[in-house]
Amino acid sequence: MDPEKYGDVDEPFDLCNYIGGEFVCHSGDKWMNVLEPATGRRFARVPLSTAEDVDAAVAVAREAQPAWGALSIAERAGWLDRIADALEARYEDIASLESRDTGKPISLARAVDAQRSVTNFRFFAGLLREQESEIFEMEDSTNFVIHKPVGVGALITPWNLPLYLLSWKVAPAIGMGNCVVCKPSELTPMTADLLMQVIHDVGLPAGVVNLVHGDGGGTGAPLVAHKDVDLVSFTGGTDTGQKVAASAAPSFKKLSLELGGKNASIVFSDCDMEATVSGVVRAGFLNQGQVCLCGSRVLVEDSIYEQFRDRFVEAVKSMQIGDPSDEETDLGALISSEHLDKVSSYVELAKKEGGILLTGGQPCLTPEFEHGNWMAPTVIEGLGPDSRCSIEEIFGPVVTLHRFSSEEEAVAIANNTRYGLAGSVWTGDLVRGKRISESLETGMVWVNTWLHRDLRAPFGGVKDSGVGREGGRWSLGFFSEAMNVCVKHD
Ligand code: TXE
Repeated sequence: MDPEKYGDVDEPFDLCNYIGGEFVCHSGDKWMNVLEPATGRRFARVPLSTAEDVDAAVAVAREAQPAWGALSIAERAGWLDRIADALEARYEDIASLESRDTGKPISLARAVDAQRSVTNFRFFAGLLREQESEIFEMEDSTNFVIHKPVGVGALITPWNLPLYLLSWKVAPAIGMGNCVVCKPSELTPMTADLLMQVIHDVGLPAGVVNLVHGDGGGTGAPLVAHKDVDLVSFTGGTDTGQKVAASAAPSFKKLSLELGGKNASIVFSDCDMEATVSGVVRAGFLNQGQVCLCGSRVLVEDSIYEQFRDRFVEAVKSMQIGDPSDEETDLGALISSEHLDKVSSYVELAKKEGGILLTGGQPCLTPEFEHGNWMAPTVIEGLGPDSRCSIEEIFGPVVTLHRFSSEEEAVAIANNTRYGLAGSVWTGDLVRGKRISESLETGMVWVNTWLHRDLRAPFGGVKDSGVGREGGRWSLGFFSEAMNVCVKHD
């Protein structure tokens, strides 16, 4: 944390946009308070930028793009490495800001958010350098595949993994020669501001990366609809994704949507019980269950249901919830009071739907954090596979348990949702693990692990979980236009 820069709670720090290599005030006079989820206290104000600010950012991105796109891959990879080095030097700042801004435990902010943000830049720098030219020979001709920049990209990110997800988009986008306008979540703008400081400090050419703060309707919507934006990479809720897709469609913008999930963890009787309990708890409750990949439905084979349930509930009860800045904390606060209300309403709904609360449910308040957004990790059993709590995305620390008696039944329950992002299978039989994985209607499945990411692998979902893939060469493909040049031989 940089106390001078971000001030204290009584004197909130006012954030600025970053446009054309300068930190600039927004054109309107509207602001939103940035609240600490753990305490409800205000510690910064985020500008609610207008369409005019969006116009300014898109214009400088457009202006900067030809020169940036003309640099060699090696030169752009060099810039990504310089950003990675500078971010790494602010590792502790990233972790503490992210923990304070999102309410997540500091240990998680270090191990996941800070670490991955640095790695994303470094990884894409390496991948760019490894790119090999694609050439297809014909009898009388040679086809050269050329990857050109798309142009100006709008990068819109949510509140659950703020810098992690922003860096996942910025690095490949600028690496492929695009210039970008970032629109981070208005709920968690702090580390996006830090990234702009880093980008400024390393001297990245002006206009390559720009940022406009603001909410969805006033800032995000005009950015997506902007006539000079060529591509949109969006991570957020499925309902917002529908609006983004509708707005981008008339001008045929390139579009990547990473949306919600309702993922199943499928537990077979031949699993390694200890490793499975701890893996499934982690999948259910990491970041207070606010990760689109979280396994919020746990399907357990009949013969071990009671044994697994008891050990699972015991492990959930032993998680330490509280002060996000405490190294020992496992679970922090939910992002906002509105989100807490939404998650709590699902717990009430579960009771009406016949669910039995095994643990959690009540917001657990401590005097120090009484104005924060707290909820104890919650486990519910007895819900039918068609109940709303079993098929809708709750996006909080709420896991439902279900029984199954055959592979077919497990797959049918897992697929019984509009979402299709991820899943995990826990079994001693790896052939079965692979077989079940292939039957799941999702973009990603883990066997005997969860959120184990190789950044070269594709990331994305099917059904209402999104459109397109990012990750590794899929990101490089999305953030570029492949052009074929066919040359006839003499
Ligand atoms: O996300 P939004 P919210 C899910 C989760 C959560 C729900 C809503 O279920 O309860 O989505 O969360 C910007 N045009 N996920 O409301 O609204 C917005 O400002 C352009 C899953 O916070 O989708 C923010 O920057 N942009 C998700 C970003 O979109 C718009 C993570 C995401 O906000 C816009 C977060 C518009 N019309 C929530 N409206 C995941 N996949 O991990 C909003 N935005």
